[in-house]
Amino acid sequence: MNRLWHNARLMTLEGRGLGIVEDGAVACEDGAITYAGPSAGAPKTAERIDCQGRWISPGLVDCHTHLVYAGNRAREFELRLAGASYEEIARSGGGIVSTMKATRAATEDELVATSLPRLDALIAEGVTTVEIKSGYGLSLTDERKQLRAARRLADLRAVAVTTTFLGAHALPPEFADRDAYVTHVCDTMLPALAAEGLVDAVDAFCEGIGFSPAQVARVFEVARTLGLPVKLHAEQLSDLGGAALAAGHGALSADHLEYLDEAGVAAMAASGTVAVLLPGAFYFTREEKRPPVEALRAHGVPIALATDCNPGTSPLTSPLLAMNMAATLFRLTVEECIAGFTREAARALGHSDVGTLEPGKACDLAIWDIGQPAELVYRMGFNPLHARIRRGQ
Ligand code: DI6
Ligand code: FE
Repeated sequence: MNRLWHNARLMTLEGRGLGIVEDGAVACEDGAITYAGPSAGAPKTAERIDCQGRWISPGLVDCHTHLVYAGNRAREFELRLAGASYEEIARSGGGIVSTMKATRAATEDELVATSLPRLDALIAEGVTTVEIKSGYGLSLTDERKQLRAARRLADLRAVAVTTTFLGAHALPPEFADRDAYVTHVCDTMLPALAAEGLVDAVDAFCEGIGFSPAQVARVFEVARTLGLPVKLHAEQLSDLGGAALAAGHGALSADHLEYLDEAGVAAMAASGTVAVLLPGAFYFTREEKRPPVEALRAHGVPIALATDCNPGTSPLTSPLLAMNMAATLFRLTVEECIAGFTREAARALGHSDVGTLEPGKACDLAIWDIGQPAELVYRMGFNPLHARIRRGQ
């Protein structure tokens, strides 16, 4: 199917900036972009769609979510409003383990059904590629169920889903010892799930309340032998040197990074590891330490953004609001926010086929009813998406 979207303004995201083309057009053949540039040079194609001056960006990429889970933590939220601390909540059976219990109790069908509205909320704001992590099953059977549910979402909606195994997210109650659980992750869970084709990448939670750098390194070693890329939840609550560890393993990304130091930034720069900032979690947990944005810029570390959609620390399903938070709370520029949900998010997933409007890339487009790119970042709780195109459809 040949198509041409014309009379549009483009954010191609080609190169470094937004790649603005004022009088632009995008042509597509068999789901791939064949042309993106000035109208004057556009091919003559049978089916022409008049965009009436609207803006076209690449379809958005949400490169860090935990959107497949059951239950919710609204009650825990209320307890926190009443003054309870995370630790108190965790000790009384709340936190990640409460979501684990609900996720274990759900069938695969139920997980799909309960997660679909969250995916639909992302899609409604122009998302065409989404990463989904496991990490609420914490057993072979239940991590498999979560990853299979994530894969099935891609059959139910016109969206690309990339799955990440996050077995080393929290200690399940049947294990008394973190090292013993990591052994189970390394020897049993990860090899089995990878063999079943359920794992596109491997992640871990490197934190005092999560797993130590030495434990994370064991998981990364297994990922390497399986040929799987790695990424890491690092420096969210404290500085354990997780980002540098991830960089040393050639990680695609290190995520959160509020407590990242200069040495960690330099290590990420040297390995080309993307910094994924998650303003929703920063906001929701009322964190006060900002990620080192100036140092990331100074070292040329690519910056991506994501919703971190999860029930405990970022119950957020709006990439546009995440962009606004990144600008307001982290002082990211409009260009950085939009690149963070397109070009740089694709880079954080190792996907070279999406994230910009260039010949040869997938024809995933978001068409916006806006007068200027800054409107995507500036508004709060308003969705100007006019249309979403996935693989040219
Ligand atoms: N960091 C987070 O912010 C989430 N997981 C993680 O590794 C929290 C997940 C939860 O509380 O359910
Ligand atoms: Fe996360």
